[in-house]
Amino acid sequence: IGGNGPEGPRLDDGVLVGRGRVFAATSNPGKFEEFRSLLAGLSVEVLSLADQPPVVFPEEGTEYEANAVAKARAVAEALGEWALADDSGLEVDALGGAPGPLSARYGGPGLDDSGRVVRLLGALEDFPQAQARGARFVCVVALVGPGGEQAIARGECAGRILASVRGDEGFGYDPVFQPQGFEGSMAELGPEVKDQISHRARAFAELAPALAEIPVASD
Ligand code: ITT
Repeated sequence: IGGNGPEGPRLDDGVLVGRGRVFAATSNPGKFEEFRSLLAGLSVEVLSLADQPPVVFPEEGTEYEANAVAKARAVAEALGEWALADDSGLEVDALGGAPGPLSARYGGPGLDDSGRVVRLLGALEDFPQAQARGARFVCVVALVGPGGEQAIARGECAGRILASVRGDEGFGYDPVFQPQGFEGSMAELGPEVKDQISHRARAFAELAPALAEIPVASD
């Protein structure tokens, strides 16, 4: 204890004070940035897996909750630490709710974010009416502790799919997603607005009490 810099844990009148820490169980840099900004106001430090031994993640299935828990559990068990995972996706009305939990794999393994966006716009070409282009982002976050502790929260953000890409902030489907009540795409609105209204922001707000319970790290 001590010598950890101003934000590290310290003994204050015999009581351990400071910040708990949680590892972000994600390989998606866009998500990681949002984890950090969304949790900036809490007394918990969000760490990446970059300097950790590689973690083997289970194959993802078709349920947000099971996927999120599996990712967090893999990291919590491998590192003996608290871990936070997010499983999310875009549900499009005209596609019967697809791609949903399969959003990261939409269009097959050869595509990147912009390839998947092009593919989505192509699939919606026959659905020009705003109503058919209704959509929502869904996010389920799972917090798993080293002793098997577990908390889960879900958030949604309603909107519609635009006719073409707009803006260059955010990641994934943000350039073609217009949140309800806003004029621009999520990629035009930028991180400050996104962090107020997003599916991830809502899920994290619900998870905040559990995150606040993470004990102060002692090493
Ligand atoms: P990890 O599993 O390593 O966290 P991933 O990108 O594979 O990363 P998911 O399986 O949860 O994560 O896939 C979610 C996909 O849904 C993601 O790749 C995006 O394409 C999309 N998505 C989720 N949240 C989004 C957001 O806030 N903005 C835009 N697209 C988003």
